[in-house]
Amino acid sequence: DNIISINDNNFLENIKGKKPLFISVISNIETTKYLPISGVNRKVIEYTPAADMELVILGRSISLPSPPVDTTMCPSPATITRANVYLKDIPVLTVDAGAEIKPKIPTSTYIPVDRKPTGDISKGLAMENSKKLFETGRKIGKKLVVERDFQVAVIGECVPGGTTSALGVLLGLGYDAEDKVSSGSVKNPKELKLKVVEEGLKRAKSQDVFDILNAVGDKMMPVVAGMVFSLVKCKRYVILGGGTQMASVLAVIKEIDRKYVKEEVLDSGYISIGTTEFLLRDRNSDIKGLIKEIECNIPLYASRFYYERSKIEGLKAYCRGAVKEGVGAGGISVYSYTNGLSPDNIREYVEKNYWEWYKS
Ligand code: AAM
Repeated sequence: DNIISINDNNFLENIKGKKPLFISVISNIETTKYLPISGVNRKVIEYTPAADMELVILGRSISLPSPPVDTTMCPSPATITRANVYLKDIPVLTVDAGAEIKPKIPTSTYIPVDRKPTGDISKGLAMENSKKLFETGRKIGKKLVVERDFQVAVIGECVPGGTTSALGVLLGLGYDAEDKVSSGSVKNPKELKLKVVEEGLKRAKSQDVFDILNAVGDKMMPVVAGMVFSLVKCKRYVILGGGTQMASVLAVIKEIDRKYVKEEVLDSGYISIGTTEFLLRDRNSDIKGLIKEIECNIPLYASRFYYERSKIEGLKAYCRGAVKEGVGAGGISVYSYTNGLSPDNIREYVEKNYWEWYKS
């Protein structure tokens, strides 16, 4: 089958034939400028959120000569997301929670939330406003329900360095996450990432979820958490498109719900995680273990791509653990496969456009 399901609760049946909206929440993290914590190529890291969203929305990157690449020059997962939104005609919104470079996309597809990137997580200075960002996320969720016609929201992220902030937040919330959080690179730089977040966590003001986010989180997390609360309240299905970064968002949602909101949102049946087979198979992380530890009854779906059949080296490299996931690639594919698209459609679209995208 094209979708691997774990903890299935009929979610996929429920989203069949339902109208989608893809929302990507983007941010940069200061720490990535001087420490090699990210799998994204250092030369393009500041431009990656902007260039990924340009590719998804316009079909080409403008802020960079070619779409982003990882440290080994493999193509951005935004290529997969682009294939989905193009082939299934899925509307796209970008929520800017601190992209260093602003994406050159139509204003109708752009929601500015925070001009300033996420700060330095190694100093415990990720942000000061996580509570406010959570409230902003809630407002955006409510507004979308009023203004847009959709029943399924696929929420993705583009946050280079985001697996490190995910690790920090999970550790800060008391999870045994040390060996469970993934990376955009084949060889997860675990020791460095752990050192960074342990330093940062020392400066957290308290164990409160918002203080942990303020210290070592990234600005995508509270915004997505806020959106999820209001979308579910309005009975929209939500696919959190991503791997262990979205698992950390689940942990944040759970803690905010327990301590503040008390809506038992994770038991609603309206939320799932959608990722890729590459992430699920990653030997250097354990998303299943994480979800189990978070103790939420959320189904996990992983989309398959059959990239081993590709003639393009950069795509085959995904099967060896390069890139793996990002920009909602896995989650949006879960939606599309449930609604008629095939992995071959995606691979053929990416292959057809690959040489044009990456000619320079
Ligand atoms: C997003 N665009 C990417 C990419 N991602 N382009 C190339 N490679 C990626 N891996 P890390 O913590 O190692 O930086 O991984 C998280 C990032 O990788 C996120 O931006 C995610 O969307 C993905």
